[in-house]
Amino acid sequence: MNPTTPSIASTRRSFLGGAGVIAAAVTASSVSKVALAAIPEPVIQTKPDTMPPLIPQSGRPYNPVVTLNGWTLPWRMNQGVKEFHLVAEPVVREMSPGFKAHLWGYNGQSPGPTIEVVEGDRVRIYVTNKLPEHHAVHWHGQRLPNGMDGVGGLTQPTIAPGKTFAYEFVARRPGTFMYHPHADDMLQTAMGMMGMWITHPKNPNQTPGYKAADRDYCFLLNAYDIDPGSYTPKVNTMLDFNIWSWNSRVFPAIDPLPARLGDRVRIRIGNLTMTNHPIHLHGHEFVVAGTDGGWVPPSARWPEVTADIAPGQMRALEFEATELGDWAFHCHKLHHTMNAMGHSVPTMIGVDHSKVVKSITKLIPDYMVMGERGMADMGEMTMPIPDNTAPMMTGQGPFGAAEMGGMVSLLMVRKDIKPGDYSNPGWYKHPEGTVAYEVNEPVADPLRFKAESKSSKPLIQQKPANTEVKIRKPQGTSSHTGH
Ligand SMILES: [Cu+2]
Repeated sequence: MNPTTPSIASTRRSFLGGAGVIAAAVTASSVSKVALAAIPEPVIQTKPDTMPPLIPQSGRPYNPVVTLNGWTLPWRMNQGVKEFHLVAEPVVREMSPGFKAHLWGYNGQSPGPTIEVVEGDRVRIYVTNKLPEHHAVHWHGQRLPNGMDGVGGLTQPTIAPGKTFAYEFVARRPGTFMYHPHADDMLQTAMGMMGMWITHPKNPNQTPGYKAADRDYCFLLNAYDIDPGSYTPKVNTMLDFNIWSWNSRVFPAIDPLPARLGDRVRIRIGNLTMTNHPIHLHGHEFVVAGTDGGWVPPSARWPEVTADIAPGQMRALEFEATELGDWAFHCHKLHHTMNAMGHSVPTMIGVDHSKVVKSITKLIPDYMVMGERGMADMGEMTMPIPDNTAPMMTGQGPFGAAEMGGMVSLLMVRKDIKPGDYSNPGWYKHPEGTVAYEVNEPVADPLRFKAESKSSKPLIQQKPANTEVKIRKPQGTSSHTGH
């Protein structure tokens, strides 16, 4: 084995030290230890932080992606084969500070680590099942031998608890892929088992539709049904999920997407929820440059600001970050930009319930009624919520409460971000005179169209001079028969 090959064991240290130091961290002893092992030692990561891009130290070079609140799984080269080791296991995922979910995932996390390879790579993935039930991993979107497709019962026997299987195939097609269970699929996906797979092009300049990006982000859309105060998702929920997340994180705990002014940005998104998500970006237009099927020819793209992503789909959005500021980036199903909420709460807008509240608070001192003027009060107040959940509307911006949760992040475009710097640059400082402002002028009574009775004059009373309006009256209904 090549002594410069990154050691799986040593990469733990490199996570602490930052990107690009994997090879430097290899010691002779760790290499020889791994070289002896038939199966690479699994790398486990338990923190929910966005890890810096994993610069490849072996195999073909490529421009690595950055996984939002996630990481890329290190590999080892073994006689020309790229070897990864996934461990399917119960995990604890911090979905936001103070809110921990008991999920199933891979290598310490839900989602599991991103797998990055290069077109043409021969890949061997060891999958060890540490779940209490059987498992199989499907490599969603890949061209591969049928027996490597990972559909339990159909293309392979399932992996029993405690067992390890190997999948082996050549990554034939560049693009954005996912992996997820295909054994007890619904339950295991509802529990958080999923990950991204990126196959980088072998010849970036000769790959139709592909253009290198300065920043290449990726994440999965996922959803859970976790009752406030509980830890484990309800696995039989079909559509009425209450936690809408990106990579099992909810706003404001989803890391932002910083970009340097002028950067070419790519955002790869995969949807493993049970519904579609119209993903909307403020301040910029993008094109869908890649789909499940690969890179879209430039002539077949169109500009848009919202891309709908259906269950099972992958989309790669691309644009140039030409506008400075903090731009909201979110799902446009607005109940997906909220955290757990009581759907059965009646609408109270316009209802004066002050007298009722007085009587109830005599019995229940903490009782609070919401929504008389809308729900905006909820974003401002820090009302007591049950243990282990996320406030429905939360997040503080530089001007006050952001009143959002769930599937929201920020594209933060700045002049002075260094290439390779993915840290939060802090709130945008708006130039003088470029922020919406309060007007302290008296407001005149608005002119309104009035609802008129039948006997009064028609709504539009004036016709332009020299224009004769001719009205053709219907000639009776008989002429319409036969249409
Ligand atoms: Cu959505």
